[in-house]
This record gives sequence, C-alpha cells and structure tokens, in this order.
Amino acid sequence: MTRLTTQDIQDIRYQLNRYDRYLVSATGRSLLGIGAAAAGIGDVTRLRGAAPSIRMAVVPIRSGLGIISGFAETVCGILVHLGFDAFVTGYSDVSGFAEAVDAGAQVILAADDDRFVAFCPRQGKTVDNSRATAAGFVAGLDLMAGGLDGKDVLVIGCGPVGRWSVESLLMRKARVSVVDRVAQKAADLAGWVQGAFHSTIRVAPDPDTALSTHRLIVEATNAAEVIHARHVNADTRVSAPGMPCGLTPHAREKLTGRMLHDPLPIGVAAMASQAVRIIREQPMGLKSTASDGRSE
Ligand code: 2YG
Repeated sequence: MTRLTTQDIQDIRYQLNRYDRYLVSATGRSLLGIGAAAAGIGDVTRLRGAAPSIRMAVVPIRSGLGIISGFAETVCGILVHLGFDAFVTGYSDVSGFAEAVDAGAQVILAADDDRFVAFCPRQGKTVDNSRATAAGFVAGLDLMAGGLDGKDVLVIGCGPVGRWSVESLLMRKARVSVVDRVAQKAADLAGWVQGAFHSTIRVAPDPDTALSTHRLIVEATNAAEVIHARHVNADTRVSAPGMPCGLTPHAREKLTGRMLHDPLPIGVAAMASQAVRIIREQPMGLKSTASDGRSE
C-alpha cells in the first residue's frame, strides 16, 4: 500500500476547479460525473442536487505511521468541491468517530496505514478506496475511449488497484490482459479472475511488449517511469491510478487530454458516490420494502 506524502497532496484542494476543467476536456465529465460513473449512478444532476444534504466526516487517524499533514483536509476539500456537507472532525481516532456520529454524519471517511475506508454506519456497510479508485479510473478510461465493450485493455501492475481494475473492466466487457514485473503476480491474478468470475484474461509476456501492443492502458504500479513516449501513439489512452505516476514526463506531454492521473480526487469521488448509493438504497439500513409491505 503506497503511503502518500504531504508533498503529493498539498496543492490538490486549491486546484480542483482547474482539474475539473481538465477532466471535462479529457472525458466529457466532471469529477462528480466520473465518480457517479464509477458508482453506476446515471443521474449526475440528481446526485449533485442531493449532495448538500449528505453530511460526511473525515476523521484523522494517528495509528501506525500517524497523521499525514493535509490528508484529512484534502479529502474533505474534495468532498466539499463535489457539493457534500463535509467536515474534518476536531478530534482524531475514536474520539473523532464519536464526534462524527454525534454530528449526524451519514458517511465517515478514515485511513490508517493499511486501508482508506468510507463507513456507512447506519447501513453497516463500507467502501474501500482501492476498489473505488479502480472503478473511478476504469470509468474514466471508458469515457476517454468511448466505451470499452469488446476492446483490448492492458492492466499493468497486479496489486490491489490492478486487481479491482480487472473486475471493473470485465464488468464493462473489455478484453483484459495483465502484466507485472513480477510474472507470478500476473499469473496469480489470472487465476483469481478464473475462480471469481469464471472469466479468462491474458497474461502478457513482458511489460515492454505489452505496452507496445496496447492502446488502452490502466497503469496501476507503484513505480515511476513505466510508460515511455515510445509506448504512446495517437490512439493511446492511459488511466493511471498508480502512485507515483507511472508515465515519464515526455509520455505525459504526448498524452495530454488522453490520460488521467491523480493521488486522491478520482478515488474519493468514486468512494463518495458509492457511499451515496448505499445510503440512498438503504436509508436506515432496513431492507427497502416492496409496495405490498414484503421486504425485498
Ligand atoms: O489520517 C491520516 O492523516 C493518516 N492516518 C492517513 C494515512 C493514509 C495512508 N494511506 C495512503 O496514503 C494511501 N493508501 C491513500 C490512498 C491513495 C490513493 N489510492
């Protein structure tokens, strides 16, 4: 699990309007729109309209390596930008969770060194950042590519985000290849997919060959300088949830308008949108009852 640094995130909350304009130019959708697409929410206007009435709390967590200065504030800034009634609790840890619940937060976001999670306490459900980040960046690739059904997509990096990216790609009927510098990790992921989804994905022989023969790419490694300018042509589109950014500066320059990368915004937008679906579909955690009173 990559641990962000203050330097990675310090400017994010001040550049969200500019980033939103870039997202609209690259995908045709805003940050909220990409989050909605990741959560399978079709009506973005309705989501935007509901957001101000949804209270979300971000709780700083001191466990392990401790607080990352600016992390909670940046997550909160992204949620406020999306229109939610979001705040950072004054207390951290358990006291922060109590403060969040007392303040009526319907969604509570918190991260330790192992997991970054959105909690929906009334529904007893959680949203995991790795899975939501994968869904968000795959949704963005889908929008950049004008749909992924039947198209060849490469996932490079077979860690948690790469694994969940494969899930999202299969749900969008893409033809998935995976590759990792540790060949066994790619083979293990193919085995998991076969067991979990009864689907077959291809394991590419090596990163350089795979990058040279694919135009739609999810870069989910924790390495820098994985995708070089030589791998990029006019048809290439890259969605890069991996931290640090896996594209060389020259590759990024060639891909302007056809690539997505950020340390937090798309993942947080996807988490928030998935949490909204949870709290909207099960308002008080009760099973929604059908018109004749039967519980579904
Ligand atoms: O509350 C705090 O300030 C700290 N306990 C936050 C620690 C977060 C550690 N995790 C990471 O930095 C990343 N895994 C977060 C998600 C990166 C985007 N996929």
